[in-house]
Amino acid sequence: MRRRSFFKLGLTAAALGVVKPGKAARVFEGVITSPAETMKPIVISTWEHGLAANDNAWKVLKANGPAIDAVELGVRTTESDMKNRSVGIGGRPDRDGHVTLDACIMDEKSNCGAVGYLEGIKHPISVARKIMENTPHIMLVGDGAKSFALDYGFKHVKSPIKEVKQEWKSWKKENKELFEKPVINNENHDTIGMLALDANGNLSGACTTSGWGYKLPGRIGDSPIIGAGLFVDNEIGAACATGLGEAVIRIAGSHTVVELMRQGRTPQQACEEAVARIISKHKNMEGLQVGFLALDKNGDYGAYSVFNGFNFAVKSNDQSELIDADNDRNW
Ligand code: SD4
Repeated sequence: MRRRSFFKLGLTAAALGVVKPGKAARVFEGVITSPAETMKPIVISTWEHGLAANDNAWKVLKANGPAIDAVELGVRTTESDMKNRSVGIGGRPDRDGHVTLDACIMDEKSNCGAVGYLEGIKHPISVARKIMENTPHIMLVGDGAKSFALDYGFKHVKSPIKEVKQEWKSWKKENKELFEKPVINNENHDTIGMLALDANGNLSGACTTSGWGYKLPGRIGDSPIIGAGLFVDNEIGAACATGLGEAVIRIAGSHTVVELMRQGRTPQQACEEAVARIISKHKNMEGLQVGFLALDKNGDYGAYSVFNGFNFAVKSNDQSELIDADNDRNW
């Protein structure tokens, strides 16, 4: 998907036999140019909070900074937002009242870092980046991740915050039957996944979440798993996921989207096919929301979700908006 007006112009040009729709060349202010000239830098991210996150990422991108810095700075915006109940310290806890955070980051050289089940650290995405840059490992979880973060100067912060603790206490009272078997619902979908293409044509991505609200203790979702919640291949494109992590992991979601782009699908087609694959693997689709977001090397992007309600934010030189993703079915 790209801005509708772009698409229309592209189709007109295609009808004239000038370019193929959905392919590399674009029409910009009436002139056919290479996408490199028109669509980079660009940053896209999941959900409405992506608008504020993109604004911060854009500060890096418009100064010709690297995509990896842009995505880290961008998603830190959401991690800092104490009103967000699905990302960072302000997020919902697990069944037992612990806010456990998952995040990962990946750059244009396929360097990556991830943290899972991290408690009491405000910016898990920056811990993930430190793991990427300062260790031979990719993923640290739980207490090990926490002590690594403290060693690297991250400060302990208290969680859950007061309002969230109150909500969790009421949830516990009202949902005794769900205690062993958590359900996912629309409210719990707010993970931020961000993909950026910088002025030098390099791609990076970041994904950060407090995970599925009231999850079983110890549960890690797709968001910190490279290939599931996020994947970047600088030759092809990048993808990220939001929604029910278990369903995303089952099809190695973000990696699948990137591989489909490698096989020639547009970002939009790749997201649609990954959603179709999820649907084909699940008999019961009740409440099973998943959304994918993809960005290719040319700055073309796409998004698709199982159910309606998924939206994403886009920022580039000529665009700053929230877009409703297309979806397979309605709630
Ligand atoms: C998870 N995928 O932990 C995350 C939740 C999410 O938007 O994306 N919410 O399963």
